[in-house]
Amino acid sequence: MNKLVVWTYDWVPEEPRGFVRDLRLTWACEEAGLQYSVRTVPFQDRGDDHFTRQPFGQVPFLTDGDIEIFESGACLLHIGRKSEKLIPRELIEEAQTLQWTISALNSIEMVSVPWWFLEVTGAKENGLTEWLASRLNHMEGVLKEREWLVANRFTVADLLMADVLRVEKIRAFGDRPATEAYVARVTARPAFKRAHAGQLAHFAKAD
Ligand SMILES: N[C@@H](CCC(=O)N[C@@H](CS)C(=O)NCC(=O)O)C(=O)O
Repeated sequence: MNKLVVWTYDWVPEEPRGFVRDLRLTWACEEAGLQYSVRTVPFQDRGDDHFTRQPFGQVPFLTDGDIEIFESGACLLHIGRKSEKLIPRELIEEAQTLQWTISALNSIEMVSVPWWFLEVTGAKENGLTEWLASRLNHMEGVLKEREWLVANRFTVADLLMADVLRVEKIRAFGDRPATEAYVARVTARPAFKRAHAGQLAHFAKAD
């Protein structure tokens, strides 16, 4: 039996397929060549058992033997510790990987998700537009200067940053060629393609 279990919903509507955050975890396992299995909790009726393991009734969460972890970022750092392919062992590079991983969540996704939500719910005015543009413009400046965020090679920080930036509305918001090339480069990786196809197949099977 695989020790690493990535938990996701048994089914979701069409729209989020390919973007449900369990993909971050399966992608990391694919990159690192770690064995994992995917198990599910109900999307419709979220039970006590689910809230015990993810206090907000969301996915993903991860189990690794007796260890149970929620928050995709925390799960990624846990998986990342198992493979140098995801988190470099050299101290400065390791620190920079953690820094950019948190930055993807706390400087970009922290703005991009509420902005996206206002867009898709048809808010008359999206008061977060300037804030998001500023964050994305700064990222564009960073990505103009380098191919990868850390250590001149792919790390878990790229996995997370690209996953945050690949959301279609965000890709379509403004013209940022270095960011677009970065997202294309990271999502062209075979491990992403396997994880993405795996998620689509998982939810299609439940229809
Ligand atoms: N901060 C959480 C966010 C998790 C999250 O937004 N999960 C979505 C799926 S990608 C979800 O479960 N949505 C259903 C809901 O919020 O009820 C993480 O990164 O794990």
